[in-house]
Amino acid sequence: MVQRYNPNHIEEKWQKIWDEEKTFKTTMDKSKKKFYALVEFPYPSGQGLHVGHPRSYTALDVVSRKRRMQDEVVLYPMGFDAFGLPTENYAIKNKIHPRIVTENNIANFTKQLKSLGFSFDWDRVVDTTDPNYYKWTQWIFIQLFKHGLAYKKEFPINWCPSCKVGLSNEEVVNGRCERCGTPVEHKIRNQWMLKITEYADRLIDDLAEVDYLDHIKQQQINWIGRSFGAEIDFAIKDHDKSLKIFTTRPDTIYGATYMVIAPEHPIIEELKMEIKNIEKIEEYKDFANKKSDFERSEMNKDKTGVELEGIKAINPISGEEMPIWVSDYVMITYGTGAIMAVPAHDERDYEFAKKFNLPIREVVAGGNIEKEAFTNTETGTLINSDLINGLEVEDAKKKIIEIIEEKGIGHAKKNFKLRDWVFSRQRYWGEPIPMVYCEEHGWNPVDEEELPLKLPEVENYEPTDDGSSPLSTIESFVNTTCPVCGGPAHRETDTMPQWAGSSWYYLRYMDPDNDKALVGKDEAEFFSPVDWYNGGNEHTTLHLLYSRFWHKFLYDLGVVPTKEPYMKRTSHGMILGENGEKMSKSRGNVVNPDEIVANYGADTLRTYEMFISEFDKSVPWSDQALSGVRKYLDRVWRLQDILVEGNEHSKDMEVLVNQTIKKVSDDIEALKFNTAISQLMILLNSFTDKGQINKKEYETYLILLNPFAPHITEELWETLGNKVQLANQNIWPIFDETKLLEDTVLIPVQVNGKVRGKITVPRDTDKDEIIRLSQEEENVKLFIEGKEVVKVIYVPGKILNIVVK
Ligand code: ANZ
Repeated sequence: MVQRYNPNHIEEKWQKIWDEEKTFKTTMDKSKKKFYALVEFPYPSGQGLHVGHPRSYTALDVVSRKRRMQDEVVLYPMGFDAFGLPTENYAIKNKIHPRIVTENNIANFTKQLKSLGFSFDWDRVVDTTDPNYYKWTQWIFIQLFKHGLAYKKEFPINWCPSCKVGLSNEEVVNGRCERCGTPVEHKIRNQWMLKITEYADRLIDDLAEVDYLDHIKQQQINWIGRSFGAEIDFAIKDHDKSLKIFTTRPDTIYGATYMVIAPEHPIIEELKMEIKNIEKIEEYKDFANKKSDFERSEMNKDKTGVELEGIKAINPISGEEMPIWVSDYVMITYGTGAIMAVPAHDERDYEFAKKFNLPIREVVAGGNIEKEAFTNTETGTLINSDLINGLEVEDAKKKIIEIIEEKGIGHAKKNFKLRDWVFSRQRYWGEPIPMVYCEEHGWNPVDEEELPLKLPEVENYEPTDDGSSPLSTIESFVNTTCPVCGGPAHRETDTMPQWAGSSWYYLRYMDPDNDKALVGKDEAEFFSPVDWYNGGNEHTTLHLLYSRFWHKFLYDLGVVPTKEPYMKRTSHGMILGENGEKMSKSRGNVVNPDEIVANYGADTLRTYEMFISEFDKSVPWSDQALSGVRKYLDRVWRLQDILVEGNEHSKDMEVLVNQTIKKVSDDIEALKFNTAISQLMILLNSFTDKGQINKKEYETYLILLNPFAPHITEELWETLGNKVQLANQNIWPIFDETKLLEDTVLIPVQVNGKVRGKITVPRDTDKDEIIRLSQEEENVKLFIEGKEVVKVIYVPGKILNIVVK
């Protein structure tokens, strides 16, 4: 009997070897195929690693380890996205410098990650808060500025009164701060903005080149929200002014029965002498101003609005006179802030028209507008529409656009929901924005030679009450000289959002120590693009959007060789608490990975996380399943008890072994880790049932299991007398196509639809021979003797059916 399986001892031993020998160090070797696997780098919080982290990290570790054994150059790096609010808040509360907090947290994360045996190249760790890293984040910002893609703007920002920080739209969920839940207010500030809108088309169109899960692609498309339509001018009656609207349905112009403008629309001010009920309108503006955009755009909320008395608009196609209303369901920030309302074919207009008794005129036949708006554009024919009667929707759109373009009162127009990216944060723990303001020369970037522009030491990181960054109180930081004239100037004191550092980190991994460029040409050429990026479902839409934007900009600059950063993007499901709820301290259902490693071993935790469910599904934690996996590894260990000599797969196991090689290889690439592991369990059962495994078979088994459970397999591999580690050998087995099927098959023989016997025959036996053999079976004979055989059906390799009378 061999000794019991003792994971802690084995795991420590191999982790030490990997560390000392730098087993997973990646070196460029242009003669080989490269594979770049990327997982979202963690925010090193004070809580340490969560059991959710290893789900993603193990998955791509499995793929990476397999690819190394297939002789590819694998880059599988890790780093820390370490700027951000929780650290800053912790620092404020506990009066510790955020740098120290970050260092401690990173040290803890590193220890935890190493204890799980991930095959990261630890020489390539990046830390977004390291000045040698953020030097390049600042450099990118300066390039954006130089190319007109960063600009300053007075902007009503979403302001969280509790975190005292400006939030991007994405950080506002249902009108509340995403982090703390406090209702968000609006505050006007002078903000740095990035012109992501300039890349909107490319951010949609280039998705055709990448392999992202469908829903991930769709989220990108929806967020950018491109729509095609027209801008049309509606004249104001007896006036030289006109109202410009944006519509995606120019075909419905004959059905427009009124106009609506946003409460903030400037025409109110311009025509206030003509508007008879201007006081009422002003009152309505105040009322609308108190609501968030979210509240205003909610579908089912009661519509409100006031008609502008004293002015009318003219439909430029039908010549009809139309009332103009102001209502907060029209946003000033989208399109032109004004619409032609077509209640028969738009739900919001329909609700509004019903409430205020405005006419509803059907112009696309096909629905029942007594009941609801008919919004289908696939079917339906234009009616009540003079010039376009009888046309289909798409043709009618084209026709109206032609007409308005001819008349010079409008044109085809593309619109986007995407807004420019608010890039300023009024906090300490972020990258300083490297810009200087001089009365005479305005905003200019810091000299590139001066980068990194380091965060100054401060006593106090608390944000100020007026909303400016803590950096604004440090005179030695604020006061500087103008890069253009050398005269007195002051620095920008806002910092960058946390999204900044994570928008390009995958590039730095390729060449982390380069002090001349953010990434060397050669390295970028060799490692780009990321072949496979896996991450969670939270925050992905924006992270992908922002990093794709920066990447495209760097591509335009010639810094990177590919249009897209990530070729393939997948995501994993969450690991929930044992009670099925999201793990959280307050719910008391958090599982600590350190304890699992101590009690069961890292190999068990890894294999368990890959085994518990389909990779993209959320799944509750299960101690029972965990100990099941541990028992499985115990059995793998005990195969030593039935080990015999042998340099080839034995005949009776050959087929199952080949099937397993094929299944495990395919399943790993398809993210079907759970079925790969079940196949390995099936194979294990066969060896135990047989009571024997030979050396060659054991070795094959260890190679296939190694990506999941790297420590136990290296240990056993060594025990079998192998001197060279599995990890870096070109050793992944190739299955033998001819050995995937058993040589013999078992054929059930039916007589009149009932199974009366079974025969075992070589797979390629022909029909006549099978019939002959079946009739030698005693029991079959019994049922056909003396009867007339009217039909014999043979499904090759499956079943024989004899029909008798
Ligand atoms: C007339 C019309 C008729 C419309 C119809 C729709 C259906 P997307 O697809 O999101 O781009 N709209 C335009 N600007 C708006 C604003 N600032 N606030 C609120 N709604 C606005 O939607 C474009 C449609 O949303 C536009 O097309 C306009 O209504 C409305 F049968 O014009 B439509």
